[in-house]
Amino acid sequence: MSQLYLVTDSAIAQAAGHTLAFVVDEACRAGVRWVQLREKSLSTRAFLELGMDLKRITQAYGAKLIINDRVDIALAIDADGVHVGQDDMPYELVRSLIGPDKIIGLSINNLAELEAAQNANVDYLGIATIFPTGTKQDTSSLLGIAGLQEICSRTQLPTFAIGGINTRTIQDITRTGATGSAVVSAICGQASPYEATRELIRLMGDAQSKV
Ligand code: TZP
Ligand code: MG
Repeated sequence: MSQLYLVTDSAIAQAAGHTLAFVVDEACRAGVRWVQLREKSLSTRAFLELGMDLKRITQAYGAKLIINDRVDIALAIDADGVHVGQDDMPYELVRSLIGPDKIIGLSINNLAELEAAQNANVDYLGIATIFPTGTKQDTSSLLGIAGLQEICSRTQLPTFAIGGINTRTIQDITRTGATGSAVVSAICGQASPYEATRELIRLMGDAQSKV
């Protein structure tokens, strides 16, 4: 079953009239089981408090909570894991800090980065960026469906696609055989995060049953 991964952005949630805790609760209630706390402009204290809130919510639903970049926060709240990009703390160091049982996600943007990650001690790959997105400014060149397909065909690691995935594009992602889709605005920025999540999950299920 293809999986839906919610990546947070409290500014986008706020612009849609929601707190992040509400968005995460609604998304989990609708079936999301992967949540990544990704906040680029919060103070450490605010990040920590949000992390504690989200830990309580995700735990209640049996969903995993992954922390973007901040190994210290992941350790402090006993999160399920850490997600790092190519310019963040090297995954070997993250592993030595968080231990063998926690989850590490690593973002890759192209085939060269995939090759370097093939024997890495990580648990999944984030594949970025698939489609144009207004959510992240510094995106590398776009992979599109063909690029995603090529990456998925060359790795045994679980793969979560990210970038511009929404109700119009999620079925194409599902058909590539990627493990799942990660979204920000398609949940955080919607009037009803619950209904938006239900619809994304329904579309993924439909695409999959036609493979
Ligand atoms: N990494 C690559 S694109 C992106 C991240 C975090 C943002 C994706 O946001 P959206 O709103 O799902 O397009
Ligand atoms: Mg990062």
